[in-house]
Amino acid sequence: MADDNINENTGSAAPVRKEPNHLRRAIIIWVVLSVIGMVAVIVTSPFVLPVAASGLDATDNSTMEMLTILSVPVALFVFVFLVYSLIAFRVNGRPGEDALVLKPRPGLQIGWMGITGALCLFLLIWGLFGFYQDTVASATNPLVVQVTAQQWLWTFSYPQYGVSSQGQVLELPVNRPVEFNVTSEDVLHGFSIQALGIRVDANPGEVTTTPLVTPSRIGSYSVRCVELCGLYHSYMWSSVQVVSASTFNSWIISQGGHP
Ligand SMILES: [Cu+2]
Repeated sequence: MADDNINENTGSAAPVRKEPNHLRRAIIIWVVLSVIGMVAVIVTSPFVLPVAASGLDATDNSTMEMLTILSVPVALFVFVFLVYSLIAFRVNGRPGEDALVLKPRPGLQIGWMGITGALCLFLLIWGLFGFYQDTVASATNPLVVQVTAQQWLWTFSYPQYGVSSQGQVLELPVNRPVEFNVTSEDVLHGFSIQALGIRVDANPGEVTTTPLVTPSRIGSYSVRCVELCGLYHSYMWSSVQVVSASTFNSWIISQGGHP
């Protein structure tokens, strides 16, 4: 053991530089940064994520938040170990010294694969649970809205009330489930109301029915086309007014409908 510390040129004992426990150091840095990062995501996400105006969109937001929280330690694991290795195991700055020989650590590899695998499985179950909640929703008397896209405007009609509002706003009563039947007159468009968590293709010659969505907040939100559909695609937007049931009924009457 003592022979290892003898300087080959002088034959005298050289000061032994004690190698720190790199793995422990890197893990401590990773854990500390991960905790800071995850707390930062939890604290800032209410300000960053758009306002949810339906349960469907609240599910989207919580899924987005959970994905971001879990991706923080995964991303930091890669970055911290990369940067740590670049600094700690540099040979350039220490002439005459060989780089450390890295020993394989099967435990570390198995642990890494196990943890990331478990995270993926958790997210899959989380996603399936949210998807199940969204698709099994049912209601006895949902509001049906026919959505027709054409270059470059939206037409919303209410077959239950005999009302059509071409190129106008979409009016929805709060707390009543809505089902959108979406189609297109010409090319492929995309019907999206981000605040309600609705996003579906508008296919020509085909009607796509969205899962039931219940607007939960009175307010004004936007409808956008999210599929490039021609020259004025970027102008193809409208707005949704989520109003009280009585305001909705008055609006139906003002449009010549029968509530
Ligand atoms: Cu478009």
